[in-house]
Parts: sequence; structure tokens; C-alpha cells
Amino acid sequence: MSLKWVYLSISFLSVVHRDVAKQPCDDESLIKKNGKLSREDIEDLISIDNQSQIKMCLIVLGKDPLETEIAELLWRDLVKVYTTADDIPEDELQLLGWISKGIPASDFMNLSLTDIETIASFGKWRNYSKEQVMSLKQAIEDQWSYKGPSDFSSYDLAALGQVLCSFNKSHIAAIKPFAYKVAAADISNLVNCPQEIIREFALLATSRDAFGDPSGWTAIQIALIGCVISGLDSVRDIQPDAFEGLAASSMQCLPNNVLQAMSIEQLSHLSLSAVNALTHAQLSSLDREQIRAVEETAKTLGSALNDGCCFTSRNAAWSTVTLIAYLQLSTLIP
Ligand SMILES: *[C@@H]1O[C@H](CO)[C@@H](O)[C@H](O)[C@H]1NC(C)=O
Ligand SMILES: *[C@@H]1O[C@H](CO)[C@@H](O)[C@H](O)[C@H]1NC(C)=O
Ligand SMILES: *[C@@H]1O[C@H](CO)[C@@H](O)[C@H](O)[C@H]1NC(C)=O
Ligand SMILES: CC(=O)N[C@H]1CO[C@H](CO)[C@@H](O)[C@@H]1O
Repeated sequence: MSLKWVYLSISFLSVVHRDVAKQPCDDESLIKKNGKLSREDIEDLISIDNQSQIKMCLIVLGKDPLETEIAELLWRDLVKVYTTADDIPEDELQLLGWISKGIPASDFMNLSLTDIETIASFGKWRNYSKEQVMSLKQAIEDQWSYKGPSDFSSYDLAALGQVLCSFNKSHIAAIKPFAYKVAAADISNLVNCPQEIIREFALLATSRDAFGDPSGWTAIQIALIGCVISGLDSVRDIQPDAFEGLAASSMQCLPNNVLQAMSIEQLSHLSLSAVNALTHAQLSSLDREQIRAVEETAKTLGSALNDGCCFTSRNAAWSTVTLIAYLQLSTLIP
């Protein structure tokens, strides 16, 4: 992650300071396309002739979602540079971003995944097909054969991210509750994760070594747990004011049936940003009283914001500070 930023900054500076030698991926018109690239745009960008520029090209080309066909072509070009997928250096694999959506399922088995940073880059949401995810999971299991779910540290869990959704129910159950607790924020927004997996995470969350009984959860804990609340037997067990902590980024992974199961009081404690993040489909799954509760928040808090009141932004700053302090404490205290 940090490596990527250092690289981005360096390459950005080089764009600014060196406009004489035209580099293949420096082209601003390419950067401005936001992933809407054509075959012609990407031709010869990743090739042996331009090997010194590959890292920069990967960063620029993979930063936005790509059409599958374009991602596949870029991947094929990269394999060609190294002859086989096995020989692509991990520091380049880590920069693939959305290009990885173009990796054929069978090629995942060839990838070198010895660095946890490489696994972390494949653990991000890239809308992989089922075959791709299964193959990726297999490759990780093969290369981590010495490590089972009960050995996973919080760091491993955070890196695996979306890959956890392809694990067996029993694998998730074997994770140590404390490791889950420390990684909770990294697992709070998993996309399209099977309900049975989320249920296992919710069981871990309610363990005494994690967050304990849901009736005692606070807003800060809800901020960390996020969508995993949808694996509880009943979301109504959570105190209404704890919902103030539910992040806007967690709204997208809350299934309609969980929203429908929430009480009016719980819904009225959602933050303005969480309410604003509700999709049209989510809103229309609510009944009339529930919608009124949500609209009330949008009206009162929304108008306070329009009046220039500092309430929301101060609140956000406060909760970020608290969250960071809390995360540091929970990592330091064994
Ligand atoms: C992956 O490995 C297999 C077997 O080692 C090899 O036949 C195949 O060509 C490799 N695929 C790529 C894309 O390198
Ligand atoms: C994910 O990929 C599928 C097909 O592979 C596509 O239909 C769907 O729109 C994609 N979703 C997102 C959010 O990109
Ligand atoms: C995962 O679970 C299925 C059935 O639930 C089982 O057939 C399969 O062997 C399990 N895989 C692993 C790797 O344990
Ligand atoms: C900067 C650089 O080396 N660009 C080269 C990239 O590759 C194409 C074709 O392979 C060349 O035409 C560029 O000159």
C-alpha cells in the first residue's frame, strides 16, 4: 500500500518535471479516461520495449474498473513480458488493481503469493467471477499450506478480505475471535459475501473475546462491525443509539431484510451520511413508518448542515479520532 503511494508520488513528480521524453503511460488523456479504454488506447503500453515503465502503466491502467476484455488484454501483455505468469514479480502483481479482473481463473494458480501485500491486493473487491475467486483461494491455500484459519492473525484476515467470502463455513468458525476483533473494520464491508459466512463472522463478533453480547454494543463497536450485524439472529438486540456508529460505507452491504427488521428507533439513529448512502432499492424495501424515520433524519440533520452548523463534520472528526484511539488500544492490549 505505502509502496504504491511512494511510487505514485514519484511518478507524478516525474510527469511534472520531465515533459521532454514522452513516456507511454504519462499521457494525460490516458489518465483522464477513468478506465474507459479501447483496444487502441492500450496497444503496446505493456511490452518488453517499455519494461521500465510497466509499474507506472499498471498503476494508471488499473486504478478504475475496466471492461473485462481490456483487462484480459492487459494481463496477456504482462504475461508476455515475463513469458509465464509464474515469473511476474510480486511488486508488479501488487499494482494490478482492476487489471486483475482479466486474469483467467487457471492463471491464479501460477501466481507467486508469498508476500502478504500481494494477497492484500487480491483481497480487495474486484468483482471476480466465482471461478476466479475459487482459483485464487486455492492458490493461497496451496502457498499457505502451513497456516490454517486458526493460525490467521488479524493482519492475515485484513489481507484476505474478500477471499474470506469463498472460505468454508467451518473455516470461518475456526478463526480466533480476538483476531477477528482486531481485523473487524477490514471485514465490515465485504461485498456479496454468502449469508452463511456473515453468520459465522457474527458468531465470532458476539464471542466474549471479541465484542460480546450485541445488547451491549456501542456506536464505536458498530462502526467496526459494520455489515457483519446482518449475520445476527436479530438486529433488534442492538441498542438503538449504537446505530449512530454505522458507517455510510457499510450501507451498501446491508441486505434489505436486515433493514426491514430494524426498529423505528434504530433507524432514526442512523447518521445523515448513512441515510444518504441508502440505495433506492434499499429505501423502497422499507415500510412507510420506517421511511418516515429515515426521512426525519435527512430533514433535521440535513437542514442543520445547510444552516452552516458544524455539527456533522465535528462529529465525524471526533469519531475518527476515537476510532483510531480505540483501534490502537485494542491492538496494544493483549
Ligand atoms: C501456468 O503453469 C502451467 C504449469 O506449470 C503452465 O503450463 C502454464 O503455461 C502457466 N500459465 C501461464 C499463463 O504462465
Ligand atoms: C460484476 O461483473 C458482472 C459480470 O461479470 C457484471 O454483470 C456486474 O455488473 C459487475 N458488477 C459491478 C458492480 O461491476
Ligand atoms: C468445504 O465444505 C464442503 C461441504 O460443505 C466440503 O465438501 C469440502 O470438502 C470443504 N472443503 C474444505 C477445503 O474443507
Ligand atoms: C518510452 C518507450 O520506450 N516507448 C516505446 C514503447 O513501445 C512502443 C512499441 O513497442 C514503442 O513504439 C515506444 O517507443
